Amino acid sequence: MISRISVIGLGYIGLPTAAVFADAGVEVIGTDVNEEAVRSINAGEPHIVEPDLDVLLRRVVEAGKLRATTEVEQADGFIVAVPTPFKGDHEPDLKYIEAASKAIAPKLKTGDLIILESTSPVGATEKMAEWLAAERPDLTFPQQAGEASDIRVAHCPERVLPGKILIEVIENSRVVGGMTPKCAQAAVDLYKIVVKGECIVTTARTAEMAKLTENAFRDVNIAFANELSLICDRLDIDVWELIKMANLHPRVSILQPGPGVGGHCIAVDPWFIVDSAPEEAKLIRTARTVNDGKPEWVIGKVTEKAAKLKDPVIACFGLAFKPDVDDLRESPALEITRRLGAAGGARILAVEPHVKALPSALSDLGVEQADLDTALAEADICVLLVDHSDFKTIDRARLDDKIVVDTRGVW
Ligand code: SAJ
Repeated sequence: MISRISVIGLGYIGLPTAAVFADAGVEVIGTDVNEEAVRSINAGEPHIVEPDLDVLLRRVVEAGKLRATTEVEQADGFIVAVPTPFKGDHEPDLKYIEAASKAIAPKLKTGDLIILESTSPVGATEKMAEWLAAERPDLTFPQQAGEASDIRVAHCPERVLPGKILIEVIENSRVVGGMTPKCAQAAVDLYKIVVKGECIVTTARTAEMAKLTENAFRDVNIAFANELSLICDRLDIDVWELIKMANLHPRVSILQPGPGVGGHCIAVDPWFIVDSAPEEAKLIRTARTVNDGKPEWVIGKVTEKAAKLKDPVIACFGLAFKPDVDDLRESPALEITRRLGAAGGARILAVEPHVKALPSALSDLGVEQADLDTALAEADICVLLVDHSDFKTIDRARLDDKIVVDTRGVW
């Protein structure tokens, strides 16, 4: 019986997950190493922007159902939602999972369940179970005792879309990979407290690969759109018109080109596949290269236009990795703006309605934060990097005397 859940890692996934379980009546303890985030959560204020999360968090904190701490506490089920970055050479870095395992281990008791939600390379769940077992020789784990183990271990990758997390965390189907069938069943029982979607049971390794596959699929398809945008530019064809027409075919569904692929998931996860099967993962690797090359191409376009002007003013519209979010992680828009600022020779304005202050990576270079009206008044070159709603609705006449580089097909 699950009456208390511990969520380790209170970021974009962990915090909404913790709040949703708390709202279903479960006692939830969230743990994070970030003391400021813990303080803010306990005050009922999210430290991240996600639609409706503020109202939900306030409700569950006031009801005493969710509490944040910096130290892991005892629970019946532990959900690990920590980052899984890669090292410089694209090798996955599991140090946060290892640290979480070491923090959970002393609190474990017979019957407990640990679920790894972090997107992970194949084999990470087994590795987590090994780290746990090394700390607790007094308990048995699935790799040692199979179905009879004291502790259950499963992988259930998060698959929610930032911006729609509170809906998708409940509605989406879940892939539940158990180290044994009993482990999977225990995880299904936990998720069924809140999840309305189907819970599909498999092995931990298949669940790990399923998540990586979904994001690699999207990356490959975005790479196709990005490559088309380069081809169309060379051939003087409007890529957005082309894609719209091609998509009228009943079996064609091309995604949208952009300034590159950002976020903490799609730009990262395919590398986990490439790292574990480098010989075979040719297409997946190429897609990463195509998408990672797009910012450079955009910078080239802007620089070419700026070179023709005296004292050019360049306004970059959007820094986030996708529309209507504040998340700047792995953002190609941020990278393009930073590199334009670093190149010198132009005044760079950055318009990002979703952040209060520019990151120091930009302000240190002299990039100035501007509101929409100032940027439209002062810029010679307007570079649309993110299709935020605020940018879509501007009066096109205000761009008539501007040089426009539109990476999103909005203007
Ligand atoms: N992008 C394009 N063109 C498109 C679609 C997206 O350039 O047509 C770009 C976006 O601008 C952004 C990047 O791709 O820079 C990724 O955005 P996204 O909306 O495709 O995905 P994420 O990173 O917000 O969330 C993805 C989702 N995975 C899939 O759709 C397969 C989500 O369901 C996952 O839970 C999430 O990754 C994750 O956490 O792994």
